[in-house]
Amino acid sequence: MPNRVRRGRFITVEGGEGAGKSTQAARLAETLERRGIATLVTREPGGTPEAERIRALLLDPVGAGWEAATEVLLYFAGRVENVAKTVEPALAEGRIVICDRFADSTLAYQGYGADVPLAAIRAVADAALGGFRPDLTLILDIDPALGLARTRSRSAASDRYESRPLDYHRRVRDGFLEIAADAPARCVVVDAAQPADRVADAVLAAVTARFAELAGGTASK
Ligand code: T5A
Repeated sequence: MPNRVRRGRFITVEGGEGAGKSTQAARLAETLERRGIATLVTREPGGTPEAERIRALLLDPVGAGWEAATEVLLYFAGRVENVAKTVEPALAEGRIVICDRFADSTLAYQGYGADVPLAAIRAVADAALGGFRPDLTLILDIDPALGLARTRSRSAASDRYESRPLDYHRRVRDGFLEIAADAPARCVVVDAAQPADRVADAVLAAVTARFAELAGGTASK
């Protein structure tokens, strides 16, 4: 593991399918950059060439696909790469790192959604990341039926998670809300059913409420 010198801030964006995570991660980065604040957007699964290979394994598996416990290990394998090679170096430079999904997605999808014991996922997280956590997590909350309708209007093809039953996505949503309730100092729940501009306002309000230095445009790098 690289050293844990952290000067920037690590913000994760979480939520179910079609909640608008990618849209809001990009918009937040643009707003902060306009204020002269150096940012970096990354995503999971992915974030490095190596982890993008793991993403392809996860999202386009052969045969019947992975056991949920195998998925946990693959997601954390990619996460170790993303944290070590992309996130931590950018934090050490003082950047605001915005990550589209992170460890809470594994708890929500593989834990609450697919019944891998939460304690087992937390043990893997501790072993893989050694206590590395986001400074702020924005949980974009949306009724799964609405989120899935958004992804379907974008593309007719569904990936292997999108095509799961609505009940699965409801468990994932409830999981994210429980994660937020368990960690109120780290997590902020944002109503993601609103128009994108309103969500962006709420996201920025949550970020500047947590990090006052980002409100006025003080350059972090
Ligand atoms: N996964 C991931 C796990 O199971 N465990 C894990 O540990 C991790 C890290 C990743 C999959 O991997 C699973 C979960 C996922 O299923 P992905 O391709 O990265 O797959 O897909 P998602 O992260 O789910 O991203 P999506 O593309 O589905 O949704 P986003 O990023 O939430 O939404 P976005 O911004 O792309 O927007 C979707 C559509 O909605 C519109 C956009 O224009 C776009 O068309 N939109 C809005 N429309 C109306 N109002 C708004 N407020 C809108 N915001 C966006």
